[in-house]
Amino acid sequence: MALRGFDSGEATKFPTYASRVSSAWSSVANQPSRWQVKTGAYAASMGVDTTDPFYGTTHFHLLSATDRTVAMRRHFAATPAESYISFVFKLDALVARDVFQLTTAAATPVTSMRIHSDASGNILVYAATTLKKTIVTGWGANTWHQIRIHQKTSDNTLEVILDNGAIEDCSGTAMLPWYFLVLGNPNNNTTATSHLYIDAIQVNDTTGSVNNSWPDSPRIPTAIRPDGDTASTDWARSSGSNDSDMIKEEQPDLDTTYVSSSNIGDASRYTFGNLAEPSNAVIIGVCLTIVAKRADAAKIIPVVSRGGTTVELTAVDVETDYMSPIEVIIEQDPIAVGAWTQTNLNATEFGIKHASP
Ligand SMILES: [Ca+2]
Ligand SMILES: [Ca+2]
Ligand SMILES: [Ca+2]
Repeated sequence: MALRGFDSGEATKFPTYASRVSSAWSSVANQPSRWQVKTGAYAASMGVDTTDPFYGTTHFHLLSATDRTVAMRRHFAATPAESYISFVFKLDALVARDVFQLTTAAATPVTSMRIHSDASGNILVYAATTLKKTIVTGWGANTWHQIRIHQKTSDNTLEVILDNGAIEDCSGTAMLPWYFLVLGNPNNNTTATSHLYIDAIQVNDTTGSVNNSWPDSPRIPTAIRPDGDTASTDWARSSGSNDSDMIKEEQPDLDTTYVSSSNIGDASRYTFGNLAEPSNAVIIGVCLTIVAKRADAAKIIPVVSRGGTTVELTAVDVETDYMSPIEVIIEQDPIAVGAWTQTNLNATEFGIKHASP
């Protein structure tokens, strides 16, 4: 595995873009999401929004005002020793403010690196509290730009690429292992109101044979969802006449509609809608997102099936509530044993098998 994950809020569309007041990092009740939010002592807004995304249907939207904490954070996996990250962002106003940072996992997280936009739209790259470089951009408001970051803890590498520019070397200051990827302004570090939009986040590490260096120009399309049942239907639906109808909604409805199993070995597979990307699009990975909870010690085995071949992937843990969606990164097609093609992806059934712990 080299693709650690990608996110743009497409899978569950949670947390919803809304005002919240919480001075501590917290999840939003009944909104399963890997993202936590923080707003300090003021009403402010952040979350998954659908207005004018860079690509697909959703993006992250954070409204920040003078001296206000407005931020979102998530972790993708255990701390990578070396990582390459890409995202796109835009601001509706050129004001001095934080955009992005990587932090440690401590109770009071420490910043490893930070991207700050100044009032002229220039990009300031910090390693911890040290300003490493001010990159003059000429950027204006309301335009999408890509930022790519390369961080390596063992030799304190920090490199940044803006759009398709040169590699900006910001190395030499201690690079702390990061655990949280943070969007927005978690440290009251702005003096004016601005809307920040972030989309198409990709995180690579350097293991494996693919997706182990600079991301290219990632685009995360609208999530494709279950649209039909197959011959494999061991799991029981809570209501209705189709299993897939129970698990296809855009924002998970938790205990309202679902499929369930109390028997180890039960498997169900579903057909999915089709991707409709340009024919020259390269599929760097698929993320199977499952919002699930367990009543006992069960696990789930993700199942991939096409043309009479069914592959069972490594069993994954299930929590006792729905709040942390399971993300299964399927970097290559396990049936063709190689890169995904759009034709193969569109013909593939995905499913779940009830496994013992
Ligand atoms: Ca998007
Ligand atoms: Ca449901
Ligand atoms: Ca399909």
